Amino acid sequence: MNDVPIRSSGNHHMLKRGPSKQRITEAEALDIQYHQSTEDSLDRMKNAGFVVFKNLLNADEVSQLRQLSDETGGDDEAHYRQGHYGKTESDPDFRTYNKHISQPFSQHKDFLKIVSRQPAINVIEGIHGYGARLIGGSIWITGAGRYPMGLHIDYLPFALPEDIASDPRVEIPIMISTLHYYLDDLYMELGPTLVVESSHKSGRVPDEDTSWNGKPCKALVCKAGDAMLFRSDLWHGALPNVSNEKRYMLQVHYASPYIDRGFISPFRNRPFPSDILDVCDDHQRRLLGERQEGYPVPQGSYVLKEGLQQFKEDTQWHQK
Ligand SMILES: O=C(O)CCC(=O)C(=O)O
Repeated sequence: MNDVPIRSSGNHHMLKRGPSKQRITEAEALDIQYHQSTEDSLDRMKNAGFVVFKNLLNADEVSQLRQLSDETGGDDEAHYRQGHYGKTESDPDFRTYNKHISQPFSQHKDFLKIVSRQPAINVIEGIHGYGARLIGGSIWITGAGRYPMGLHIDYLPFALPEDIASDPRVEIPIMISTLHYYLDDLYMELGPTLVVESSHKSGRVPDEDTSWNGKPCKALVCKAGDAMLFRSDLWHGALPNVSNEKRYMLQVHYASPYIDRGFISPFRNRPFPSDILDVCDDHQRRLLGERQEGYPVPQGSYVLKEGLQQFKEDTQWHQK
């Protein structure tokens, strides 16, 4: 049994701690098993903690979204930071490009096209319940010299002793998940994302760990257009960018509706240009928090999975 407190003192709902100081600079490539069916992927989200989708974007979409990412965020010079992995301060190039723009969905209508992509959205709605919400996201371009990103979690709903968290009878709901769209063919030097399979079952945040329960962290070396969905309590990070290229990624964050506080919702008076909202389809509007006739007020728990299934069959959810 570990000695992690059930609740942190400062925040009663969430345990979030910055990335581990342990810098991981190399890892083996993950043996990717791509999404096959919703049921299988729901199972993987429960057990492995992540699932990878092949070609969620086609090549044209990848290049268009790369271009849009380049065009968003103003002056490029503003996105350089001091520091360059593997260089010393005396080096004249001791700086790194890091463009991280949050909430791109209200910046251009084409970013919204990626939030309701099948088959990923079926899995997302399967884990968060009907009424799953879009709660944020980002454009993230990481340049040469990006430092390794230590293993961390994004959101840990409950810290638990490891023997309880990993007991198969215990199923911690997935409150928040993230879909990473990769806009490059990833290779080791470009700094792929790292994941530790099943590490959400540790019940805690990673400390100096590089593995959990005999499973080492692995690098997601996938292709442009592929995407990974992972639960927020999975240990993840990234290798350093030791190439000469920039790495392009889009992040989309989803949550169960009872977690969402209308973070980005135009239906909760968050700023959102009306011309972008006007081109959203009904599904995207629901993800943004609109209540629509014929859809129940979401209860938002995966505990309702059976209910959700019945509801989807009754309403032909995705055909609507
Ligand atoms: O850059 C990556 O691949 C990892 C990003 C990440 O870990 C995060 O945003 O929490």
